[in-house]
Amino acid sequence: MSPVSRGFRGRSRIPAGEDGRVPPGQHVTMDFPVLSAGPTPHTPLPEWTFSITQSGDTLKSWTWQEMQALPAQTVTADIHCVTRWSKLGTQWRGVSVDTLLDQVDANAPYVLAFCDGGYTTNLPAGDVTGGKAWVAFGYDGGPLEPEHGGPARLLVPHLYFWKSAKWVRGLELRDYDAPGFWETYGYHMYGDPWKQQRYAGD
Ligand SMILES: Nc1nc2c(c(=O)[nH]1)N[C@H]1C(S)=C(S)[C@@H](COP(=O)(O)O)O[C@H]1N2
Ligand SMILES: [Mo]
Repeated sequence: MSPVSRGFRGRSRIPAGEDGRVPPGQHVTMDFPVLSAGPTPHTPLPEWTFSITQSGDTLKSWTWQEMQALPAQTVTADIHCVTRWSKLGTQWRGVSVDTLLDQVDANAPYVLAFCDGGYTTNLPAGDVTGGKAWVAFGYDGGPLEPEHGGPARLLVPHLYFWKSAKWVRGLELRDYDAPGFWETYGYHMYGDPWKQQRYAGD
């Protein structure tokens, strides 16, 4: 170990080149931990749809085939779990949420992502538009594994990873913000990792 001071911030815990890239209170992992509040659902692709809903109406719905026919992007992103691991440079393939919402003639200030298995999470609409969120079905050059949300999950890398809903089946457009699954249990309504918005009141 170098006798030279590492500095009061303990930067030695962050590998070279990663300083400034890891939010406060996080450590970098090479693993890809699985965090699921329940069992992994296995919806057959012929039954899979992704829907945009509002006030109980389905405004638009895509089958798996239709989703695959949309223009997809390869996305490289750092992800940050509220349980304090961050994983740098993860590579995903998916359809931008912009592409989906562009096909819907509706607007709302908030969305609630809903999933197979019943998980939900709430986001401001502005955090899933403008090139900030994807419906991801590929990871690291292959299909997204079921434990990690396959066939498709939401990817919103600029917020804590609980907002990246696995097994996502749609977005409900909402006029007001209402807590999703973890938010009901005290997680922060927004979840900015750079502000350590882990729990309500942070
Ligand atoms: N449907 C669903 N999505 C979910 C979860 C879940 O339990 N169910 N867990 C969330 C949490 S807390 C995290 S940290 C990430 C974990 O994703 P991973 O298992 O691919 O690492 O998924 C998020 N999305
Ligand atoms: Mo998490």
